[in-house]
Amino acid sequence: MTTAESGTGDAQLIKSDCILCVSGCGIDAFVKDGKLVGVRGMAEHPLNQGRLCPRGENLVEYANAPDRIKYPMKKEDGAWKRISWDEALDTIAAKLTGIKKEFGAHALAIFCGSMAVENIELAAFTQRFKGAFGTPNLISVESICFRIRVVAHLLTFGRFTSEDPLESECILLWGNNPDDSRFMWADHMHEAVAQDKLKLIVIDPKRTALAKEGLHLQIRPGTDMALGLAMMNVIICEDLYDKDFVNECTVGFDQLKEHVRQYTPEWAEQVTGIPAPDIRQATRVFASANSACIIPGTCSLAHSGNALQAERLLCMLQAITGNMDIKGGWAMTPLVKLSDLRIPIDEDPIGAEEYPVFYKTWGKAVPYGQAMLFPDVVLTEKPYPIKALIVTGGNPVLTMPESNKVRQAIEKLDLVVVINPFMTETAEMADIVLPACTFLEKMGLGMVYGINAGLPYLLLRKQVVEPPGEAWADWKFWTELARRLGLGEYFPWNTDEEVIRHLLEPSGITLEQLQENPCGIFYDTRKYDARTTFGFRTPSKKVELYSQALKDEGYDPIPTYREPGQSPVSTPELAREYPLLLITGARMKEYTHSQLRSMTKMRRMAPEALAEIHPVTAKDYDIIDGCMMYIETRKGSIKIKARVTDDIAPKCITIPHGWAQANANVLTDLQERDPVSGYPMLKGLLCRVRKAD
Ligand SMILES: Nc1nc2c(c(=O)[nH]1)N[C@H]1C(S)=C(S)[C@@H](COP(=O)(O)OP(=O)(O)OC[C@H]3O[C@@H](n4cnc5c(=O)[nH]c(N)nc54)[C@H](O)[C@@H]3O)O[C@H]1N2
Ligand SMILES: Nc1nc2c(c(=O)[nH]1)N[C@H]1C(S)=C(S)[C@@H](COP(=O)(O)OP(=O)(O)OC[C@H]3O[C@@H](n4cnc5c(=O)[nH]c(N)nc54)[C@H](O)[C@@H]3O)O[C@H]1N2
Ligand code: SF4
Ligand SMILES: [Mo]
Repeated sequence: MTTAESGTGDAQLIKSDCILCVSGCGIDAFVKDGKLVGVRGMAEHPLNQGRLCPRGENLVEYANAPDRIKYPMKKEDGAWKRISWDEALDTIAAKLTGIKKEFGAHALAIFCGSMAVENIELAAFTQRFKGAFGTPNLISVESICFRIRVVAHLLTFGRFTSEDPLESECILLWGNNPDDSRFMWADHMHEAVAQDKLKLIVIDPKRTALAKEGLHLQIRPGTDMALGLAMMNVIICEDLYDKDFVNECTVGFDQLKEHVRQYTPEWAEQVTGIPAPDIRQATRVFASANSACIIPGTCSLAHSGNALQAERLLCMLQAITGNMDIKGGWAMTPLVKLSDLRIPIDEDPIGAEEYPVFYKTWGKAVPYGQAMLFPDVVLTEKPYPIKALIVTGGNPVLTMPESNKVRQAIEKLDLVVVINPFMTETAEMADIVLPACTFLEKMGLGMVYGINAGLPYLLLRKQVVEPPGEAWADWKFWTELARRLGLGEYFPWNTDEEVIRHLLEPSGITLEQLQENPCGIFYDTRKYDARTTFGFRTPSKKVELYSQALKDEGYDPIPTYREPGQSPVSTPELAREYPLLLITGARMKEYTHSQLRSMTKMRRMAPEALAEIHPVTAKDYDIIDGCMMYIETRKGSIKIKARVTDDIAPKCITIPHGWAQANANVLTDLQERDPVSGYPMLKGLLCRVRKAD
């Protein structure tokens, strides 16, 4: 990949990381006269090893973007008016005090976007403020992304394990397209396949670049559980499971064996559209490899309508083939221990009652409510009115399902505050917007998370440039707001450095140590011996193939095939009107969700949203490559340019999200949720298309 170093001359080099997405790649930033003038991938960083994606390569434009929010502003007669931080904070504090008095603390909701995943300080401070103020209603992208995988792992193994793909003999890429979402893993897989070191199986309705290099199972969206159960059937019927592991380390194998008898590959062929011989062949390759690793998309299965059970099924496939706690399988990465800023409160958030499995695992609660309930709670005022919303690190008007309803709910609120470096569609709806620093303008802690990449590695994210105008770090906003609400005792910090020192306290790692090691440190090693040293921390101390905990909550103890809430099979009437299947949210390497649309270089590379459609399907609707078409669901309609390609399965359409003009979430449906977790169905929705004039 090219780098953006030209003209860096005598610039100062600062080693840091990029968190424009969750990967957290190391960067060498070149700064001259206070400006970022060049950037390249940090060669010493264990994840990206000197490489960057197009967004990372374009950080100079991002850092110098002219369209930043530079000052606090309030909306007056529909126009933005600059105000001081004092006025902004006093206004917010006065309003929140009134709302709390009249409606209770729970009438304030805080929405935390994906930035909370990459940005530990942002997440920690929203959680602290939530507790100090006394509202249970922190809601976040964890209701839509990744969290449910953690729950599935905890229920099955009693701990979280992540993929260890570099040493795998066989990788099952399950609804995962790393060429667009995580380039470093894609690079590894292309290389390993070319060198004949890797057997690759790709399960995807789209023939992705990697699918072309491996065994491709082109699945009907939303039917992954049928495939998984048929694979389980083959593994058990053909004696391909790891008997020692199953005998020593699991409970419920006999029930599982009995249960999956019904799910033959021939049955799964009818459901998934994948030929039975291909299911058998892929299963044999997977189950007989010395090391095999399922790498699911971060949330493709979680968006399939059966989030929790689908993720659990993958855990079980990984376990019964003996690919736990081994090199090239799934293994444990010890997390660095950071200070816990949460302040416990007694009240449960919205969604805790409806989705107890999402909210609590083995008695331990997450600090979030289920965000998918938020619009309805606001609109119906049940179970109680919510009157105010603070949004940080996200753009829910574009990124949460059913945008029209999200908008309606936000319009109904008495106070909406958005803190963001940029003016987003959500910020446009606010009463007050506040200028946030980007990650380049404050200090932070960089980690490589357990999402497809558990490296026990920590790096000091250094401040690279000064913030523009009056932009603040998020911790400072929460601290100053808390002080105005009389909650200052909970927020004693005054500088970035104090915050980082405090966060690091329990880790045994000091700020000085990180400063002396600008390329980061490994604080531990991956644990391939966790089975013997750590065990499985479920009540049975074993891998729970049969989950009594799920049974007790009224859910299937062993994953059972259920069609998604909306599908040609479960809702044939609706399918007559909407005969095609819509996948929303395909990642584009030029953008992160709704971000970066104002970057000229990204816009040149990918100027607009494209809907991929198969030539045979396109012909049925008189659609040709490059023409505009409407995609319609029960919830709405968008106009989008067609890209005709036989890479996508017939009768499927795949579109990216995050585009204001062709907003995928106008089409999605908050009513379609996983019954166990409340995760929304964003893949496999019923839709129809027609040519636009
Ligand atoms: N460039 C870029 N990278 C990103 C992000 C970004 O916005 N931009 N976002 C980051 C975040 S937060 C996330 S969650 C990850 C997501 O990253 P990925 O998990 O890779 O996500 P997707 O691109 O949504 O989906 C991957 C594949 O799943 C397939 N798929 C869709 N529906 C189904 C289905 O029902 N079954 C199966 N088996 N496959 C299906 C799609 O065709 C696609 O090829 O990306 C991260 N990386
Ligand atoms: N239809 C459909 N919708 C989806 C998905 C899908 O697959 N299909 N995927 C979902 C997934 S997996 C995810 S994770 C979500 C992501 O949803 P969001 O998190 O809402 O997405 P972003 O557009 O990345 O919003 C992040 C915002 O944080 C701002 N920001 C950046 N740095 C900072 C900072 O330091 N402080 C503050 N305060 N703000 C900052 C950015 O400018 C940006 O506006 O989208 C979800 N939406
Ligand atoms: S993949 Fe790209 S955007 Fe994401 S952290 Fe790495 S360089 Fe930044
Ligand atoms: Mo995500």
